[in-house]
Amino acid sequence: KDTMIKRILAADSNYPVIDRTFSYGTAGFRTLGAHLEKVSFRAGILSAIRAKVSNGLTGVMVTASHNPKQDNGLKIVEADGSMLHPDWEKKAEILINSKNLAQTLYDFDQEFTAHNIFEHRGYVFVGQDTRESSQRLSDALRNGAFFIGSKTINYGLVTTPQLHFLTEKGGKIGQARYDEIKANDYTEFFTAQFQNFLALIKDQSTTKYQNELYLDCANGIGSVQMKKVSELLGTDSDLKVHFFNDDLIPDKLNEECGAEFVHKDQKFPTHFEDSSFRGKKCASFDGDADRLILFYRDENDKLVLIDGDKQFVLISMYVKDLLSKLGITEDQMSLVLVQTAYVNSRATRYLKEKGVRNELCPTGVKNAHPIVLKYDIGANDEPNGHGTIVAKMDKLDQVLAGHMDKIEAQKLRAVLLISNMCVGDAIANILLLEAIMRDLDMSIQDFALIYEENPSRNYKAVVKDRTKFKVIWDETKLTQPIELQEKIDQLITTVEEGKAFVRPSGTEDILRIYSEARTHEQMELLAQQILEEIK
Ligand code: NG1
Ligand code: ZN
Repeated sequence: KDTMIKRILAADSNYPVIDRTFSYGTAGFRTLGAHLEKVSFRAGILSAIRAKVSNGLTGVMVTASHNPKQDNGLKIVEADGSMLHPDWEKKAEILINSKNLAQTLYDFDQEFTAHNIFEHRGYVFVGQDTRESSQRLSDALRNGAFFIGSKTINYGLVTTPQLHFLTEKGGKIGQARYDEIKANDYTEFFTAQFQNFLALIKDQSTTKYQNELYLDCANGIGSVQMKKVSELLGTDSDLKVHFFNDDLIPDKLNEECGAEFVHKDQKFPTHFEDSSFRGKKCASFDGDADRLILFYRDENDKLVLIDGDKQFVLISMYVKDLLSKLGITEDQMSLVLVQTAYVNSRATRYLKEKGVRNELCPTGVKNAHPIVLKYDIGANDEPNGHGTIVAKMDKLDQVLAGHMDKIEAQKLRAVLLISNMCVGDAIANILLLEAIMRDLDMSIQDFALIYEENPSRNYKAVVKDRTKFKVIWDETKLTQPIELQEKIDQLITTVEEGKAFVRPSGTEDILRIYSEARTHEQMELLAQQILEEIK
C-alpha cells in the first residue's frame, strides 16, 4: 500500500499543478485542454477506484463535445453505461482537488476497506475525440489507472455514446470476456437494428420519403463511425449519406459547423451555403456525436430547424400510435417525454393536444434520467439535440407477448432497439428517425410541419458572480434576484405568447437567457429588454 502510494505521488508530481478548484459539472470536468493533465491522471485513479468498488468497470471519455477546440473534458461512465453516480461526482472532486493526495487515498481506503482498493483489479475503458490535447490526456488518464493497479482498454477515437455503449456491454459480459469487445460492435449493432426495422417495411412504397441525407459531421469523430454504418448498409441501401465537414484536422473541429453552431447561431453550417441544397434533408452532429439537429433550406433560402424537441415529439408520437393501434393502454405500458424549460411553448401545446404525457426537469441528462426510469418507456431530450428513448424491454416483451404476429408489435420492438438506451446518440438517433420517416413516408418538410414553433433564441450574458442567480427546480423562474424575475414576469405579458427565463449555466461561467414570442421581432425585443435589466 505505502509503496503504491509513493509511486502514485511521484507520478502525480510530474504533472503541472493548476491553481484552481475543478468541479464535476453537468458534462464532467471541462476546461482548457492544457489545464487538464493532472486532472486526467487523477481521474484515472478515481475511475479505477470506482471500478474496484462497483462491478469492476468504468469508462472515461476524453472530450469537450461542441466546445472550442482548445477546450477538453473528462466524462466518467458507470458499468451500466449511465453517467457517473452523483455521490462519486463529489468523491471525484475531492480526489482531483486534493492538496494531500496520500491522505485522500488513505481515506478512500478506509471508506472502502471491504474492497481492498490497492489490491483488487479494476478496468477502465477509455475513448477520446479528435482534439489535439485528447491523446495526451488519455495517456495521463491511463497512467493514473495503471498506478493504482488497474487495467485499461483504449478504444481510441470513438464517439461519446459509443464509449457508453461499449462500457455497458463490458458491464454485462464481465471481466473475463472484455477482450471480445471491439469498437466496431457499436456500429455493427446499430446498423443491424436499423436493417431489422427496414426489413419489416420493405414492401411499403414511398413517394415523399427522401432517401438521401446530407450530413454535417462538425469535423469530429462522428464522421468516422457514421461512415462505417454507411459502408455496412451498402450501396443498395435505402439510406444514402453524403458526408460534409468530415475533416479530422483538430483545428477545424466545430468550426462554423456542427449541431451547436446550427442550433445556437441559427445559421447554415459551412459547405451548406449553396442554394443547390434547397429542399434537401440535412443534419448536423456535434463534435463527439451525441447531439443531432436536422434542417433544410426552404424555397426562400431560410434555414428551417428540426430541434431535439421536435425529433422526440415525433418519436414519442410514433411509439404512442403503435401502442394504441395494439390496444395497449397507459396502465399496461406507460410513456413519458421529459423535456427542459427550453422547450418551445408550441411543442408543449402540441403534446397536450395529442395526449402525450410530458414532464419538465432541470437542464442536464442526469436530471432527466430518474424521471424517465419511473415509466415503462421514457424519452428525454433537449432542444440542442441531446435525446434518447429508453424502454424496459422485459416489460415490453411481456405486454407484447400475445401480439407478436402483428406488424405494429414487430415495429414497436424493432424501432425501440435502434435507440441507444444509455445516452443520447446522434448516430442511433438519425437511424431511428430515418426508420420512422421511411415508415410514415415523410419528407423533411412534413417533419418540420408537425407543429410550428414560436421564434426563440438563447442569449448569453457575462456577470460578476453567476452563483447569485438562483432558480426554482425546473429552472423556469428565478428566486434570486427577485426584482429581475418580477421584471421578466411583467415583460413577457407585453408580447404575444411571450416566454422567457434566466438561469446560470452549469457548464460555462455565464448566464443564459431564453426568449420566445409569436414573432421574431417581439422575441428579440423581449430578449433585449431582459438583457438590459441584467447589465
Ligand atoms: P448549461 O451550460 O448548463 O446550459 C449546456 C446545455 C445543456 C447540456 C449541457 C452539457 C443549453 C441551453 N444548455 O448546459 O443542454 O447540453 O450544456 O451537457 O444548451
Ligand atoms: Zn456532445
